[in-house]
Amino acid sequence: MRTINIIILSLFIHSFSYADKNMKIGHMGKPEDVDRTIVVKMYDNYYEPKSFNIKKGETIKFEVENVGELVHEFNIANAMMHKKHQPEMLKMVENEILLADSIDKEKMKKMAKMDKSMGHSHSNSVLLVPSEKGSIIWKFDNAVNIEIACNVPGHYDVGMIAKVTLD
Ligand SMILES: [Cu+2]
Repeated sequence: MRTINIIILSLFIHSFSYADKNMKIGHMGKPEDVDRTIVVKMYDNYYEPKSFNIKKGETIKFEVENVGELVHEFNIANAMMHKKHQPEMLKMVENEILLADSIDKEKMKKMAKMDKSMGHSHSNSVLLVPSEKGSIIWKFDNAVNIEIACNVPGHYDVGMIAKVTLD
């Protein structure tokens, strides 16, 4: 029993220290601070451009368009956060909120009242159906190990990830 407690405790400490490091992804930016606009196209299952070169502290407006035939996400985070986000997306699929090529927004609203994670409103991501456009303004202060990725079930695994170089 004692060993189990120690294991559980160390798992806790582990995930807490991860959480700390992992939140360094920057912050939502203000329209008046935008340094550059980058146009991004989402295909099945990749981004164009495939990688981004960003200066530390820069505020970028990403204008994202889904030109694919499936629902895609443009999510600014890091590998650990994507891993945490993926079960939420899976839950959206299981509840038939997130379909292959559409989103049931009415159902999403209803579910969000019961379970916040089903609302899918994060300032660091946009979830778009085919032909839909969206944008994010992101300030890359204190950002390290950023990955822009799609957490629609299966897409991350087949490599729908864009590398971000910060210098
Ligand atoms: Cu995708």
